[in-house]
Amino acid sequence: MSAKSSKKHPNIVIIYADDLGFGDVGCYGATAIPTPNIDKLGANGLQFQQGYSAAATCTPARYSLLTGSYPYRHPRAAILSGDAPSLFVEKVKTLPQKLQSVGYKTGIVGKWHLGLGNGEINWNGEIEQTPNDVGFDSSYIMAATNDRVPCVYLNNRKVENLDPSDPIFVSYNESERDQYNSYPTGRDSPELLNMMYHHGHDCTIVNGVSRIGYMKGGKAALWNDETMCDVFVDKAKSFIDSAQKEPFFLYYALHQPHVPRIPAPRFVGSTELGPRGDVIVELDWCVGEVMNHLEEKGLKENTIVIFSSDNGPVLNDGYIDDAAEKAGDHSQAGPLRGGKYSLYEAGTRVPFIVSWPQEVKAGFSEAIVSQTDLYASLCSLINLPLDSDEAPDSENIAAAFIGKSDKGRCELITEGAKHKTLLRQDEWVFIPPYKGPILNKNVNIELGNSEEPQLYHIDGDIGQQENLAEQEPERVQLMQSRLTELMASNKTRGH
Ligand code: NG6
Ligand code: CA
Repeated sequence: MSAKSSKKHPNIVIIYADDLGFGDVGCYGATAIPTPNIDKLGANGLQFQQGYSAAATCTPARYSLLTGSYPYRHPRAAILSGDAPSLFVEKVKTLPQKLQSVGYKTGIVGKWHLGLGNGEINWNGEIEQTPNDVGFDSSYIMAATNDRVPCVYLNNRKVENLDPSDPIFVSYNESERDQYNSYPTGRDSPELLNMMYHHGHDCTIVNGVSRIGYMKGGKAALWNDETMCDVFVDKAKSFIDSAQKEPFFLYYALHQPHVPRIPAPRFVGSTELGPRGDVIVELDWCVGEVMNHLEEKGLKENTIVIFSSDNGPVLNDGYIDDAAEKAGDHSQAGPLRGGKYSLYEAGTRVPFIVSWPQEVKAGFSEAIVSQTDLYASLCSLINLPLDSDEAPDSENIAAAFIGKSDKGRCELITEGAKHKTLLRQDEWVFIPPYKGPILNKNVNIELGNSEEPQLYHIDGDIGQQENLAEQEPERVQLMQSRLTELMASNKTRGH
């Protein structure tokens, strides 16, 4: 076979933002935040108008992206602490494992937040149950979020730059607080803070910012928030360099615009929106760096790049950083209702771009697609059949992802916080009655909880203003039973 006829599998790069809203980037309508690199990706790729993450918070969305399972299948797939056990202790097959099996080189750079270890984490030695154990050949990550301890990078199984004479201890246990707060806390020493917390986030101070959880030690290993974008970009590029001979899969999980929003100094003031706008400009720069790198290496044509976000947007997520005060006319959720944590559309409908210059024509798509479907669809694009015990909820909608069809899913389950599920069926959205506050006052987001069922005709009412449940009792009934039926089955793929 000549080199020409042996078609190499495409490289796959997932660039995954953290808390980026449907309206936060230029090609999805933002005017107050310049995002030229994402706009270029959008202009050269396929921009989905109805692309969803699996959940309105991070951990479940990421779990679903990597496993093709609905997150409600895993009881612990909810926002995790920085020392939580790996979600993969319960054996679940992952997309990177699958790609490894056909020769892909796989790497993760950035935010993990899917747990580590088996219950105990050996921060000072070899960490078990890391991304390396679930299909990644190489990994350079933060354990959880940028607002949670430990504030260190993990290079494969080890804390980067750890001085063995200054071991790290991490705890989320209030009763162990005295033992663990060798660093001051925001609660006790607010005068040491560069950015004041608003709710939560009052434990150990690292770099003048108090975080969630307690840590001590590991001083030489602490990350610098201001250089995080550069550190991760460099690691993403070096992964590409090391992997480019094989087909590769890079999961580049950005930390922006999650709190605390601390851009590199060169991005400060690049918008009028304060740190939240500025870190989105920084995020856009990161996307540009990786895209330019692929181009320089001659890899762009045969690389599938998927750009999306793990959940919808939030302004004040626990620090006083003027995000709400300086938002002005910017609508982080675009025309959608709700935001992060919410059962409404803005919780999970996110920017979703697929670029593959060799195969995908630029344009827009109205197909309903979910990150949950990437597992089956990417496998299908490389002719890799699924086993019956994997990716139970991942639909093969490859044709929609590459723009060969307008038809994505007919039915999709997503969830707000805490496995509160809802059903989308064609142009209808049904939210069952749920107990809980209507508004999360701290973050000022409508959560979608209501004693009454909610039914929205999303095609004509994208802002979910008119609850049609009373007018359409039969549809409500049917959608409720269908949701119950789907959730009772151990596999919804092909259902
Ligand atoms: C919440 C945090 C929030 C954020 C979120 C996780 C408080 C009061 N709020 O519990 O700031 O960290 O968890 O975000 O602690 S996510 O995008 O990783 O899901
Ligand atoms: Ca998130």
